[in-house]
Amino acid sequence: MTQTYEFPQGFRLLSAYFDRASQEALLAHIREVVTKAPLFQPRMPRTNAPLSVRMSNCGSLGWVADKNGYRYQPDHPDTGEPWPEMPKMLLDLWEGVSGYEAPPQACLINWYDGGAKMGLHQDKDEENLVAPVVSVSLGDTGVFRLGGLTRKAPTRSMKLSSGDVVVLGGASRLCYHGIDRIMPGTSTLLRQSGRINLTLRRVTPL
Ligand code: MD3
Ligand code: FE
Repeated sequence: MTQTYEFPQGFRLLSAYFDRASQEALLAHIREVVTKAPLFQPRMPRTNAPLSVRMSNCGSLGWVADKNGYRYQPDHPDTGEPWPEMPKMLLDLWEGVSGYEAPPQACLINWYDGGAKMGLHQDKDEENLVAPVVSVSLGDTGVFRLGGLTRKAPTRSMKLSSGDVVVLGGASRLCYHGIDRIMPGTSTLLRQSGRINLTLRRVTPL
C-alpha cells in the first residue's frame, strides 16, 4: 500500500532562480558574513549533542541552539557581537518572492560538509508563523524531504541544487522537513565539497 503525496498549498520551488554569476556574488557576501560572524556549532537542548550542520546568521536577529534551547537573539553566541547586516541581494530576493509586506529579520546560514544532514523537524521558533520562509541553496545538491503537518504524514524527497530558491508559505510553512544527505561533487561553486543553505525569516509580527 503506497500513499500519494499532496504538495502543501503555498510551497514553491523556483529552480535555478540564481544564475552562476549571481550565486558567486551571493557566496562572496556570505563568506564576508562568516568572517565577521564565525560558524558556530549548534547543540540540541538538554542533551547538548552537537548538530552536524554549522551555522551563522545575518540580519537583526539570528537563530541559535544550545543546551538552554532554540531561540532568536541579536548577537553571536560565541563572540557576543551583533550579527552582520543582511546583504541587499537577500532583501531583494525576499521582496521579489515572499509576497510579504515587511522585510526579513533573520537569515540563518546552514553550512553542510559532505556528511552533514538535518533530521525531520518543524520550524516553530518564530512568533510570526504567517510570513513565509524563503530558502536559497548554494553548492552541492541536497536531498530535501518535505512532509506534512504531522511527523507520520507521507513525505516526498526532492533535490535542491545550487541556485534553487524555495518559498514556504501558507500551509507549507508548518510542514515537517529535513535534509537526508548532500551529494558531494555535484557543484563547483564552493572550493570544497559541501552545501550552504540560507533561510530568510520574519521573526516578529509587523
Ligand atoms: C519547509 N533548512 O534551516 S531549506 C532550516 O536545507 C532548514 O538547510 C534546510 O530546515 C536546509 O530550518 C531546509 C528548505 C526549508 C526551509 C524552511 C522550511 C523548508 C521548509 C520551513 C517550513 C517548511
Ligand atoms: Fe527547517
